[in-house]
Amino acid sequence: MPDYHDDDLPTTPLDFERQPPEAMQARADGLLTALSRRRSVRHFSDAPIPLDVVRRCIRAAAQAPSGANKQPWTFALVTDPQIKAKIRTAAEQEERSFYGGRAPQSWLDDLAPLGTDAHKPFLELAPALVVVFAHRTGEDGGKNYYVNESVGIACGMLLASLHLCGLATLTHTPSPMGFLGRILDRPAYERAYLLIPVGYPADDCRVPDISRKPVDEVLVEF
Ligand code: IYR
Repeated sequence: MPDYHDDDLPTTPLDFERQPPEAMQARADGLLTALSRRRSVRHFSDAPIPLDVVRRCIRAAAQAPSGANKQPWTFALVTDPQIKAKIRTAAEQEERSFYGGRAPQSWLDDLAPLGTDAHKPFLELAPALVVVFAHRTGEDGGKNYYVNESVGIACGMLLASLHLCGLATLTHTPSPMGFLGRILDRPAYERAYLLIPVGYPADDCRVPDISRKPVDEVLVEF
């Protein structure tokens, strides 16, 4: 054993394969092309999707790193039309108050390019909703660490996985989201974190004509 290993700590050899730099470059290029094509979709088809793909993507997302490996997340996969309808009704109620006065004008101005409003038909149309819950504490009240960071990473992995598997998603955050815990009967230590409609885009789906920052605005090297 090399001397950086603590003999008393259970360990397992790392499963890791070095790849030739050309293969790494090609993989990075492919990911950039593929991930550049991911867009938040608000016009969903109601066509059924292979739910096992979603379940597998959730398993992939749940491989995310987390503070002290506490894995402080629950992914609720909702396909029941009655539950989706309840979620839509409750979300639209929150959104009406958001758009109808709760949001400051500056926030509404920032949202104008997205063309969003309080109308959320996708919550019923999309064949699946994944509601991600963050665990404020453990089930036994024990401490969790870096919960927002951990759950955010898992959500990023989920969005990337679903996209790479050919499914469209939206990151939807009706605020406040307390109704999700109540509708889905989650325990008090779970806090709704993100609502992700999943499906195929509608045939005539259009998305806002917006773009991402160029690399020189997001990357600094030292
Ligand atoms: N939750 C609202 C408003 C909204 C807020 C942000 I920040 C967005 O990037 C998009 C929408 C809604 O979903 O309409």
